[in-house]
Amino acid sequence: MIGNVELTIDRWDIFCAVVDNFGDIGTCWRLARQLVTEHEASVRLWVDNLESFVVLCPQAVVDVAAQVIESIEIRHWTPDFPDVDAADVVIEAFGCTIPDNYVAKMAWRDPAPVWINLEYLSAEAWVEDCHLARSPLSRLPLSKTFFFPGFTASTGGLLCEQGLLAERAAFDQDEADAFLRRLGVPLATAELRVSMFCYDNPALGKLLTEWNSGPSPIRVLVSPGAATRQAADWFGNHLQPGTVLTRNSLTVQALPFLSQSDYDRLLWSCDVNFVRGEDSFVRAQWAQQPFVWQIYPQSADTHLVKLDAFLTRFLGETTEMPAVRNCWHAWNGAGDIRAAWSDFAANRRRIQQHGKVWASQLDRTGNLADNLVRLVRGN
Ligand code: TRH
Repeated sequence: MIGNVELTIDRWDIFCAVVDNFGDIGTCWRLARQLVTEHEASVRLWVDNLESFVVLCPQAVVDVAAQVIESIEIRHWTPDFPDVDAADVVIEAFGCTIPDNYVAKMAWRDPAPVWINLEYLSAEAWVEDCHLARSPLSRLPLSKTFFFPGFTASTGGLLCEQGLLAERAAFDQDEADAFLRRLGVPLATAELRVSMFCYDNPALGKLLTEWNSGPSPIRVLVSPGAATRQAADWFGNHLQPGTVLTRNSLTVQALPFLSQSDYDRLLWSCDVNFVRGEDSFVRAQWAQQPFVWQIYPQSADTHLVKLDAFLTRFLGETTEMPAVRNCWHAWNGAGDIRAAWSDFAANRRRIQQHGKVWASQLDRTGNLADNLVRLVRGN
């Protein structure tokens, strides 16, 4: 337990400033739902960009100050922040800055709210030292605790809904077929099925060229945004959700943006998943299918250090699987993706086996929402 809060805490405020893309709000939305459905918390989610939220949650509307969805109060976080009481637990996601008038309200509360700074995910070793570090505010009687997601028991763990792995295990071929049929994907068993969610990436065109000239058929299910745009450029054609384009061995099918739950099922149904950022990267690990990660690019290539830190944890120091490392490096700008892909594809079964072992290892380290609740409630 942290702070002076001894009772079961039930009111949580989560603050989410959308930097770009869907990772920030995707993670906060997932956490909010877990807190409500699994921990009986009452959650208010403050988000500064409802347009991004609507993509993830189509039943939301963009032009209202407050709405309740799935028992979560969604509040539009605007610069003129309203005069509201501070919650028992305040989550400041990804280093966003909570409004001054709200912080003043936090300082008025007795006991003070538990203030958590939820950080970005990294496999780097320093994360274990910083997880749960506390930082007192000099100007007010408040302190915040840094909570780091991660891959070891000395970190906050990863978001994973209760029952997710059981659902994954029970998702058999019949369910995969039914799901794919619903997406309009034909059930050709001879095709290698690949999901593609990525940023702008010069390696994608090269990979499409490789797949187009390869000996066996491959169907690439491209997500909206950069993946669809680059695939359309490669074909010199227009792609919108539902469009299918074929050239030689390669078929590209454009998907709509799926619900988070359907996106999981897509990852479970594909032979190989290309994912990006933070949340889809985690979901690919729970999917236990071979995956290739495009990390969110940062200035001065600092993301490459994070990429290697994860690869080292995922594969171990003395890896016998250079195929994964080489393919991920090439996908992130360092190496020849065409050669790296052939090696990756050739080792697909071994990589899949490794992914299963990895997921059960991660599962044993505890999930993020449980760890957060345990920290806050002290049980
Ligand atoms: O969208 P992203 O690139 O988000 C990124 C990262 O989080 C990055 O670390 C952060 O710094 C940056 O945003 C600001 O990738 P990510 O993290 O995978 O988030 C995508 C979310 O969208 C995730 O919750 C899965 C969800 N999703 C769907 O629900 N349906 C879909 O069809 C797709 C493709 C994604």
